[in-house]
Amino acid sequence: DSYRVAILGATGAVGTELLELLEARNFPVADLKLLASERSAGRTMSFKGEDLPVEAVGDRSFDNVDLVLASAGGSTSKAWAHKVVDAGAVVIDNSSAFRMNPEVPLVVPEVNPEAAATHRGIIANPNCTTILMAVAVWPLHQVQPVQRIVVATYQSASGAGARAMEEVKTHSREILEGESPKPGIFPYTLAFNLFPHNSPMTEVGYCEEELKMLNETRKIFGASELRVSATCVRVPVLRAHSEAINLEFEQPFPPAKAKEILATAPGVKLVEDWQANYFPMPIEASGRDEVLVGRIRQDISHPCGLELWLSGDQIRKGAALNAIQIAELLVERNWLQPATELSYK
Ligand code: A2P
Ligand code: 11C
Repeated sequence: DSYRVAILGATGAVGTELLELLEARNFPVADLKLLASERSAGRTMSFKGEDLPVEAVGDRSFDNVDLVLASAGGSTSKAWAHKVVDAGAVVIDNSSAFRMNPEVPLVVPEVNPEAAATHRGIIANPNCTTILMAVAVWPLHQVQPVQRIVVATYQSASGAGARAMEEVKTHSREILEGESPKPGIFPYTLAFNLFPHNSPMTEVGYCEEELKMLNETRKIFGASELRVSATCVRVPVLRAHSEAINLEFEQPFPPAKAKEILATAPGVKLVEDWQANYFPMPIEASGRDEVLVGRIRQDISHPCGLELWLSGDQIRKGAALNAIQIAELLVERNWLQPATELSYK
């Protein structure tokens, strides 16, 4: 079987990667439609050696489509997802629009593939920092449930889109030439700088990105009591996020055991050479599928604490790759059926 696929947000950082991964992973594509805003109508993008036109999304865009991979932001997803479902297609949505809806599965294939079976036309792809953390922590959580996570993130520009990546490059050049860059996409200059994550602040003193790490991890793990405190920081890195993760268990979790588990965990590559002080780095995680995990050590401040460090490609496993893996899962398990009940409308 092969499927009629549309990418909504095809021209963006994630959309471009979706296109590349569909080709590289040989997803069974019968027909491919590239959708973006009116700004991009008339552009072409290459797929399997063919130049395909980019179309402005419109009311008829989802006719004769089986699967939509959406990465055009929350408001675009909110505007179009139900129309996709009405047209009889399934949407894998990379935005935060539907993630916490109890009727929408939130899926990391290495963690909770079964959740995808319950979809009613919309499946949500989690936030990038959440996906990377989930891939690394889940295998440990299976052996001994984690009680509390304290995490600090070092997030790349790519999380804010292709234009934000360009802004970091331009601002870096301007600073090196002695000019003062003007903030554009980001509220402050990221080049040669860092700042707490630019998502909206909430009344509890955590920004939305930080609360996503709490709420989404609980939902993906099916662990409603899990405590997560995140501090999310934007750093001048192009496309890979890093995270310093402290895990607290009920009993001590020996680091040697954690390493043994993570050495064979799906989607993880253990990277550590203690002599060389060599651990996961965003530059090495960029363009790779696996989440690089290392620097696994006993928490010196708590007998039941374990520390780990990771870097993972934000655009790949943090977004496009996870979405394609969900699509592959739907195909393999025969779960790519149109919605039957649309009770979440
Ligand atoms: P466009 O390039 O036409 O603006 P990124 O996350 O890298 O910024 O990419 C966002 C993606 O979402 C782009 O493909 C962008 O298209 C698309 N997009 C943004 N707003 C809309 C919209 N209102 N309707 C359709 N696509 C949109
Ligand atoms: C970032 N994680 O790095 C964000 C971007 O909920 O999908 C994606 C926000 C989201 O800025």
